[in-house]
Amino acid sequence: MEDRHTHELCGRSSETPPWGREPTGRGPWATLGSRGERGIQIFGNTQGLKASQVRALERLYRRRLPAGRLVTQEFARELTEISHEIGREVGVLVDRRGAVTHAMVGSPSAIEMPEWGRLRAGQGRLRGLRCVHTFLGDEPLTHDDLTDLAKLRLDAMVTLGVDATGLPTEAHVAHLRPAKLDGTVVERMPPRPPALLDLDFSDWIGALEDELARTTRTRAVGAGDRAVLVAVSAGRPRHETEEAVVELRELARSAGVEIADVVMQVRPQIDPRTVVGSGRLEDLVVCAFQHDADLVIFDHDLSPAQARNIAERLELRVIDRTQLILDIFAQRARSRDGKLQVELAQLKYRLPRLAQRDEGLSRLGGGIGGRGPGEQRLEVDRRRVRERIARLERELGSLRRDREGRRSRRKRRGVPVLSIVGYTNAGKSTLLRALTHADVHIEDRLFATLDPTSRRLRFPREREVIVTDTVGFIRDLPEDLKEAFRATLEELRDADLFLHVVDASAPDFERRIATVRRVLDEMQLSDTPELLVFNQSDRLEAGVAETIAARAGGVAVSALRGLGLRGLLEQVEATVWREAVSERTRERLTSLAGDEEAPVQAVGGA
Ligand SMILES: Nc1nc2c(ncn2[C@@H]2O[C@H](COP(=O)(O)OP(=O)(O)OP(=O)(O)O)[C@@H](O)[C@H]2O)c(=O)[nH]1
Ligand SMILES: [Mg+2]
Repeated sequence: MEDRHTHELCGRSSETPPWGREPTGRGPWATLGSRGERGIQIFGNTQGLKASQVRALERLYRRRLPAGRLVTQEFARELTEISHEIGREVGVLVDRRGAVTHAMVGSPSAIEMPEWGRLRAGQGRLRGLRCVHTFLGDEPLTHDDLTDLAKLRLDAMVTLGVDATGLPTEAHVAHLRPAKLDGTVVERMPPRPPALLDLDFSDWIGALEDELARTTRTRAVGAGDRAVLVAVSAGRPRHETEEAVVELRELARSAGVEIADVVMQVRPQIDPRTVVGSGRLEDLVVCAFQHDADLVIFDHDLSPAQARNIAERLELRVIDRTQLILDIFAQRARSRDGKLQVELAQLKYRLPRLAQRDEGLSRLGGGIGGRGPGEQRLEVDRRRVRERIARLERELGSLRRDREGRRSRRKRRGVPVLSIVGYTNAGKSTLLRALTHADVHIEDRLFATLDPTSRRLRFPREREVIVTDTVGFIRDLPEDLKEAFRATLEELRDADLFLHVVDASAPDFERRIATVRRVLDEMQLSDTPELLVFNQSDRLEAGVAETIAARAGGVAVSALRGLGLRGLLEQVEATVWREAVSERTRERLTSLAGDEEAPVQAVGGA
């Protein structure tokens, strides 16, 4: 297909380069460069060059490579001679037709690519451009060369050694290929003098693109995002970071994100600008390419500035754990109350990020009270967001008053309340179903339940309680969400007893218990008595859950299999009615009456 163009007139391709006409600074010289009389731009550090040297660089745009050749001796020689004369690295970008689309000049030891803007090549595709540049240092293919190759999805990176007389020595070629089992993504060819590079470029690049496209197609159609997960130890012990990674995986899976790879970095502190440090960020570029990922998720909460720095360097979408949790909540919210609360939390999360971008623009604008169109838009956006926040808060306020009304009616009826609390995915809803046969949503996902559900549970002797299932807890619950869900968790204030459900099969169940207790403590609810329910006993060897439970003064159950429920109900009965948990409860015992509350499911005697 490219062959159609080979008979076109030689010279500069008339297409606008994909990175736009006004490249701006990626490196120290990228903003410099010169534009000669004929409007031809040389990118990079042209300062101090003689006019004749600039003209020689400009002439590079008139060179053309035959379509079948990666590079020729003649072409290489032209580059090495100029490079030798000016003592700086010189390079070009060449398209599939063999036309030079870009000429750039660097320093004696490095060369910078022009700014590419945010335009990315298609998934699994190459950009259709190769870079050919000289190197004057000792390293034929630097880390930067390989990063640029991956980040810009170049067809190939070709570097040319220069001898003492300015002639090319050997050409070093690196190119991308689909990730192999050993994880390598960059392939190097053995170095050869350019004259001996007898590769048929058209055939070679066609085959490579086919191979890339094939491996890309194996991706499930309609699947969600593919993400690379990133966790930094930041001084935490290794096992804690590993547990955080396990949880981040679970969160990603719960959000419907496909996990392409997980990167764990051990460093004493996070890098204030980029979290992982700039070297690691470059590795991430290669990693994302290798796995064809379109999203990077950080376990660490990112400040608006960090998120922007990282996204700019990676040219990928970047989110943090908080945003991931917010997204999951947004997917799950069913009730009006829940939806409003999630939207409120999302807007509160977004607002400072809008503000941040605005600041950046103000700095760029720089003028005297001058406002660019972008700034005005952001101003409007921010005002809208603030207005929406105010409206949501009003609506939620009135919903809260309704809820309070319902709660006080229930209180007057004096039915004891058991609230099921616990870490997310512990089996709280499964327990509610096992106890009351309630038809509730149960799923092996984090935050399957968002909206509280209450069901009535009848004991022998005309006794009954209300059992409430609520949203699960998680470590480091994002502040915005804590705030938003305080209303939902308000119900917990009415509880006479917490059934604290623990997944006894989780290796870090003790830490999870502590997390749940901390959240309850923050809500000043640590006075409410708690019964630890060690669930999922069927996933452990016989007797293990019972031993754990006995040691902690709780009960072992399998909500799924219906094991241990009798023991649990006996404990509940003893706590609620005999041990007189609270004065309030004792008072209520005198006035147990049936009423019209939501579907009632009685459970046979305990
Ligand atoms: N093997 C086993 N699996 C269980 C048990 N209890 C719950 N599960 C499973 O654990 C997963 C989570 O159960 P849920 O009841 O949705 O957990 P939850 O605590 O309500 O979770 P969230 O609402 O997401 O916070 C589901 O796949 C259940 O089938 C149990 O006793 N044994
Ligand atoms: Mg649930």
